[in-house]
Amino acid sequence: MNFQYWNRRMETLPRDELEDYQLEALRVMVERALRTPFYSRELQKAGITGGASIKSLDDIRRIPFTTKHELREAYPYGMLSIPKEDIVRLHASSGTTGVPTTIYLSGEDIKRWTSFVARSIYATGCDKTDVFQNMITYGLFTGGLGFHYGAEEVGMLVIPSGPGNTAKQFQFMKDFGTTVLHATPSFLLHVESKMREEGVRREELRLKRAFAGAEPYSEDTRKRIEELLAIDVFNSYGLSEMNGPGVAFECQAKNGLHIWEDGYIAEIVNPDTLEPVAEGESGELVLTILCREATPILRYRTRDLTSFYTEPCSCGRTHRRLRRITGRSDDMLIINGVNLFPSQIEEVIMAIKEVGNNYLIQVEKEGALDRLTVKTEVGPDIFMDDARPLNALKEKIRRTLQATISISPRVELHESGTLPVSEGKAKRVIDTRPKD
Ligand code: ADP
Ligand code: K
Ligand code: ZN
Repeated sequence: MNFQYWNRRMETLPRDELEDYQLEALRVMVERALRTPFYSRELQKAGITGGASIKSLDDIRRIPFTTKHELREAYPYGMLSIPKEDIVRLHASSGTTGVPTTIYLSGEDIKRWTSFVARSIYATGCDKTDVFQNMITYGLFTGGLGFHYGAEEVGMLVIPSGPGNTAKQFQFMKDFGTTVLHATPSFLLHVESKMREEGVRREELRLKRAFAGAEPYSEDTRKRIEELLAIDVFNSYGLSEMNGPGVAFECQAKNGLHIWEDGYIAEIVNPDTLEPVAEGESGELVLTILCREATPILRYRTRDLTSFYTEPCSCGRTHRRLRRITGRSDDMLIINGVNLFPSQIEEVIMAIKEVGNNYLIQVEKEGALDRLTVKTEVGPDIFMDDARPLNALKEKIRRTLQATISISPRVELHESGTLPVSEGKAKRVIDTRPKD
């Protein structure tokens, strides 16, 4: 494969030089953080009085963790380290798990962020000849503008379509010869269903690639999108606290997400003990941003569960790779005492080819017990008025889930295109159990 690099020197920097760079950048970040009301308090408590307090990269462990809760408490300006008049933009997280949090960017911050997104996009094999349809939400959410700027930097023609209105999306794809899409994986699946419904033929389009992120998805979901749309799908990971997209991205090897270590320091810790996990083991990703002056955030507990690959990537980049995020430590469901991540259910059902492109997980109380219902759409070749194959499919889904997650769910089948679709992150879990 012909690998291409946006910034060859930084992307292939030898590990020791990369780590020297990180140490220098971390010291600068500590200085910046000490200028914020929040960290001046927290770092002083930990005995960190300046960048010089950090003698080695291991000293990062002297810095206390930062949580989402603390970011909310520091709202609006507790994390700001530059004069207000030097901020040129703000973004907020989409609030999947509660009240949004805000981050601020200076003009330089936007340039740096843009270069990481451009690097990510270029690493997938795109260049200025591509036409990029950005089908993700614009606005406070970082995915829209973040990708928009990065793709322009690469020189692609950017169609800022946003999500929604698939008829219009298809029109754009045809009229402008779109080659690259960006959306949530659930929206890409929705687009594919709509394509069939509206009789758009794949051959009329020039699609080659898609970037899919903002929510967890399984390898089978990736394969399904790739096969249905006949494109390559690249996993894109980011979060607003760390700017947004451009934190970690798959290269042409499509085998794990390179985390850009000249922009971020990544640690993986056991979410209970907060101690680092052994090499290659799974745990919670903790990130420190090195590439932003306005809102320095140190050792942020992302809640996202992942692990590092231990072997280097065939592309020659020295930045480590993360495995697909399997979920958040806080989206674990406990069903009659059994711990379960929604991603485990997705992994099972998306591997069954008769299952359609959308699904929902419902949990409710039934007497003293928890009751799990899995609702899935059926594929286009299955007719809803033919009971025998439907019952067989239901039984197949139930049995496979029982065998993998040790819970026997109720299974409901729905006609293709009838389960709710959200334009942003998919809401897959409806949990109506009373909270105590
Ligand atoms: P929030 O969802 O907390 O409102 P963001 O909009 O910044 O905030 O979303 C960031 C979160 O989205 C990440 O912490 C992660 O949980 C999820 N996410 C983003 N990209 C991916 C991905 N490629 N795979 C899995 N999860 C992802
Ligand atoms: K162009
Ligand atoms: Zn690679």
